[in-house]
Amino acid sequence: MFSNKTEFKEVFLQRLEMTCGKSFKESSKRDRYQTLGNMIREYVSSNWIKTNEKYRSAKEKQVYYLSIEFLLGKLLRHNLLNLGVDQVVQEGLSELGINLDDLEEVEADAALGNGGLGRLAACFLDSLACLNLPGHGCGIRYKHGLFEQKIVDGYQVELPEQWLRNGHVWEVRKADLSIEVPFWGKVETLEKDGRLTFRHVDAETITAVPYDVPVVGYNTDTVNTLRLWSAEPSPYLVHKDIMKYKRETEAVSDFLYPDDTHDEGKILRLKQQYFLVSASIRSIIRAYRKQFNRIEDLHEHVGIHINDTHPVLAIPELMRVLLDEENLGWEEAWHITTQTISYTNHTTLAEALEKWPIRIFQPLLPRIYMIVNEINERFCQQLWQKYPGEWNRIENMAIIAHDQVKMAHLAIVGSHSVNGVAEIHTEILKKREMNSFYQLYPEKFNNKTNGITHRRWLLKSNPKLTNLICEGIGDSWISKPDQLLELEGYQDDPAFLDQLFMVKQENKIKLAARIKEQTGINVDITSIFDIQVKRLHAYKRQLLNILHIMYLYNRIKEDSSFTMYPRTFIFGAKASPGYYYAKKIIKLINSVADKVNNDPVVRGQIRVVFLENYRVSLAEEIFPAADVSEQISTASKEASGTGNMKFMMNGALTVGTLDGANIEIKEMVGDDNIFIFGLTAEEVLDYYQNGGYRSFEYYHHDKRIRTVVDQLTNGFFEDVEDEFEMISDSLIMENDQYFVLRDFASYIDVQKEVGLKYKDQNQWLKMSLLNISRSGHFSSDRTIQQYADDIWNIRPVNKRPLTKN
Ligand code: Z15
Repeated sequence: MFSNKTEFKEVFLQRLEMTCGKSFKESSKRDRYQTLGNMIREYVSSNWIKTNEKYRSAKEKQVYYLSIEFLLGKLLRHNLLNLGVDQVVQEGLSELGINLDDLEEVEADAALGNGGLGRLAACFLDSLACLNLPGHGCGIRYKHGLFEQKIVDGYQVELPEQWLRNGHVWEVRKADLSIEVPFWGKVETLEKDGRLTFRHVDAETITAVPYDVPVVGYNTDTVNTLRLWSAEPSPYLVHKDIMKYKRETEAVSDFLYPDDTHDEGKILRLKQQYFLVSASIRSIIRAYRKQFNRIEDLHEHVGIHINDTHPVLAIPELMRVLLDEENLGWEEAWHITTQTISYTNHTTLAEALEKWPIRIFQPLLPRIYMIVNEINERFCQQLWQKYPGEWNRIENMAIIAHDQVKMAHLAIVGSHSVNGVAEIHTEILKKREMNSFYQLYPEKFNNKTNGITHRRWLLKSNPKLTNLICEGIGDSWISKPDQLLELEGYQDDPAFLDQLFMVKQENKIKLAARIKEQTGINVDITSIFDIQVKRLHAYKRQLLNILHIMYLYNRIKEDSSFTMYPRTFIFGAKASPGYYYAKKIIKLINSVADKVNNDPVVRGQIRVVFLENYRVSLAEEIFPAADVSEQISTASKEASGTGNMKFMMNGALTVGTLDGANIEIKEMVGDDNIFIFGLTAEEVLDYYQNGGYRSFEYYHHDKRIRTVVDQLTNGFFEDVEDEFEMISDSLIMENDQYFVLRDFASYIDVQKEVGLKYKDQNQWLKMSLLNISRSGHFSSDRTIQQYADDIWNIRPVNKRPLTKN
């Protein structure tokens, strides 16, 4: 299509006029963005086809990563970089008077996810392609991604997200590959040749139409596929109320459920889950059937990974296909299914564990329910053999109990691998939350500590740091991120550290400009940028952070001689629309921000900024500018965290609890290069088990705590009466379930230490450099290699001579 700048310009101009029907001069930014995007997608299409052909002819095992969320963000710049044409395109455009950054602004984030889990899926797709691994994504093409957040008078307001308004240049609709997904109706049992067969009749079907998005690897010809399913009315269905049917059908892929880690139990959500699973499994089997004739070997050629329990119906759906369509017997179907499926658990929070009431499940999915029931009965029989008389144990482990289907139990029983997402998380699964399953199937449990793609979170988002690193150690770290370790040679090189300082400074200037533009607040770029960005949740303890800021405010006000290194506290967080408490915390952050930023006595030393609508593209501006990374969850609650890794990779130092992957970050960088505080997971779990925590005592005995907690309700925030009573109650009346007050003193101490350490610029820069150099371990390339080796048993296809069939 183009192989140099001149050709690029020619093709670009020609296509711009052809597709937009406008002259170059008349064309808008959007015209130009869309022309470029379409051009790049077509540019990859021959490699896309070749990759699929190669996978087929090599008869290579392929993995399908099923996820209800893929939080991709923008794709233009990411694809240009991975294709290695970023430079040519940027220069070519520039000669036409077009700024590539301006075009990128036009692109909407693909926000088909809430937070960590969805972003992890996106990072995994990138690493799979970059490692030349045959791995594809299957998800839902939500018409509306995660809501847009506006802050009005300090309150969160949600607006529907509209990423498809101007079309999506990266997708290809493949209507001919559509699949009919049945709901409702009933199951007919027939006897055929002395065997019972089952038929799902009177079903209402929905057409699943695939939209394929190419997943381009870095510096390789591999192009994998992300297949997103869209729900449309079936052309085959006769319905008595056609408008109602159309509405209800389209609702299935209309919007993403905006609750992070909270099970809502809504029927539409179950429809979404089965819609994703049935369309994906059947398109996988269809492709397999074209290539192979022995269904018995499925698990040798296909791996299906379920990202949390949301796609767990893949297990009974695959069973259904094998039993009802392929006519296998139960035992054989079960063997194939369990050998094909693997499962990642992302949380131990009880409120996030999915359970579906039978009264919702059975009528919607009658045949699937029958199969789940059979799986449960066989499983309980097996338990009975192994643990005769242990009714309690069996009741607790059953897949169906108390009129509910327990999705995590189904996932463990129906897969050959169960993994946690950080060492401590996997240990908690094994020793506590899923201990009885671990006793039964110790061989299934394993850990895969999360990772992030350094290509997006360093190469793309932080070009200045990338350049500096390349000047220092060359560019082979881009394909082998562990080689970032070589940066340690510069620890005592003042010139290099100076440049590192400059890079951070420039990134802070950019973020400061964004802050000014969005909030009108002037921030001091020489102050410490102390940042907490993540979904809002009680266990993540944004409350601890903001109460600490109130403490600093009080400290400055009461003692005119008190000084601290100036700090800018930056927050970004969306609250689930129905999560009332989380919304109160957002309001509190904004109220504190008003108070602090308008007080001439304190604003020289502290500033508070809440950046609205935190999302992937904003995150890419935030991480490069951070000095301090807030990872302050109640120990044992954050399964892994991945923001912690993004901060580290961009040279921020972590203030954190011994939770999730913070522990592994600490092990990588050593105690001197991280700021750890607070209770350990053991201590937290011990409190939960044995009691003994009285939050009131911490309130009563620590004046610093008493003052800030009282300020929540004593009129300190003039504007609103009773606004924060709920927060105060959670801390005192409800005995502070997340140990905010318990960890408060130790948080104050560690934050004070941060301020002191920052003063020694040289020391700080050394610590920062060390964090960057040790961050290669947290590349998702490492994580994906471990999944490929230990769980999926897949190999890079390009790297081996192709076998003839
Ligand atoms: C989600 O984003 C996570 C867990 C969940 O159970 C759901 Cl429903 C959504 C997060 C974890 O909270 C976080 O600790 C982890 O890093 C991330 O998944 C990816 O594993």
